[in-house]
Amino acid sequence: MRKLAICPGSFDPVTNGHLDIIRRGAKVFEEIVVTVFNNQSKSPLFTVEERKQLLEETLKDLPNVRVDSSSGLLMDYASEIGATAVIRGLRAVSDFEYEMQITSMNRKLNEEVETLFMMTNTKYSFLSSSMIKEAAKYQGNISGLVPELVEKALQKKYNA
Ligand code: COD
Repeated sequence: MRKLAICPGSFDPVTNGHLDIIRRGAKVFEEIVVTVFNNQSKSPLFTVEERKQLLEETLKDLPNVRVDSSSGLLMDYASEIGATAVIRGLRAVSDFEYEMQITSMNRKLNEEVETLFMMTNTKYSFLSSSMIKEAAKYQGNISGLVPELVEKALQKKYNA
């Protein structure tokens, strides 16, 4: 069986911080599924379909990475697709508390799937989708922080 890991997230939209974690994960696992979840507590700017398309386009050079979406529980989804692990990125101590809670809950829901953490590349340690959206909304310079097609998609959203 191929060792498969999930990189789950909201990806609203994908940033270079996300991509760094996914690309590094793809060197460790035989197969990575990047899964867009509809996080109920956030009101997204991009639809799930749009978020998937942006991810697909930016990750098309990686043959062992595919993109999917789900609206259910991460751990049910992990069983469905036969994943052995979930990869999460850690930016700062502030991420730790949330990640610890969610990982403990996920372990209660499914003990078979391990959650692994990767430290962010320091150049992206401040980066989040929310900050990108705020900067883009007021025409701030976000080049180098997101792929070019994401920059264009943001301009389109905010100028519409
Ligand atoms: N550098 C490195 N990593 C980063 C960076 C960065 N600059 N920015 C984000 N990341 C990492 C995050 O730590 C995360 O690992 C991943 O990239 C995705 O980030 P986000 O912000 O797009 O995704 P989240 O945190 O909103 O995703 C939350 C989930 C969708 C995974 C969560 O809500 C979920 O599992 N939902 C399904 C329902 C469920 O099972 N809930 C849990 C049990 S109740």
